[in-house]
Amino acid sequence: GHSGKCVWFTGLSGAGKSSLANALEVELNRRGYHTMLLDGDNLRHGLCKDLAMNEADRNENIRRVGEIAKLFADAGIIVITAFISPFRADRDNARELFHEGEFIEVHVDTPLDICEQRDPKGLYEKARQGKIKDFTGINSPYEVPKAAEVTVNTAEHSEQELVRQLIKFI
Ligand code: GGZ
Repeated sequence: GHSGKCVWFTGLSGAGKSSLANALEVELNRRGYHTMLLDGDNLRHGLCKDLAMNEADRNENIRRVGEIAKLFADAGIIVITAFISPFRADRDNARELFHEGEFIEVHVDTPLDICEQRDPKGLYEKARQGKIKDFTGINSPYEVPKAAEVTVNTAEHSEQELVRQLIKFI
């Protein structure tokens, strides 16, 4: 049968990955595509609940996400993943599981100061107070993608515009 794809969102906490991933999924479903959205909400509470936020555990989290994405894609499903996935090597390892053109890396390039202003869960404030260790952008690195298929700017474009931009790649 036809093979699926993986649309891999990466970006800081609060960048808008989940919101955009959800909007993309709705539009793909409207067009008749079967999709699977993987995010922290459905993985970190179950399959990955043994993992914390230090570097080694994030490596393992992203490794599992990549492998699951591959399984769904092999079943012909468009997989959408929304994880910070801060390490370039982890993202590249996930990409390696897919055929050329079937892995679309989307950098949700919202600047740290905007993510921190939004702070939808109050996590940046806690991180600044030293209450969360290894917080991405504060005391844990985010490695900016060098060759993402798409870079989206949530500060300058509406969600509908961004969804339209993404659909062209899928
Ligand atoms: C970053 C953290 C942390 C730390 C908890 N650093 O924006 P959110 O809240 O809803 O999503 C973030 C999520 C990060 O999990 P991921 O699985 O996406 O990370 S990774 O790809 O690096 O494995 C954030 C919240 O959990 N969160 N602690 N220390 N974000």
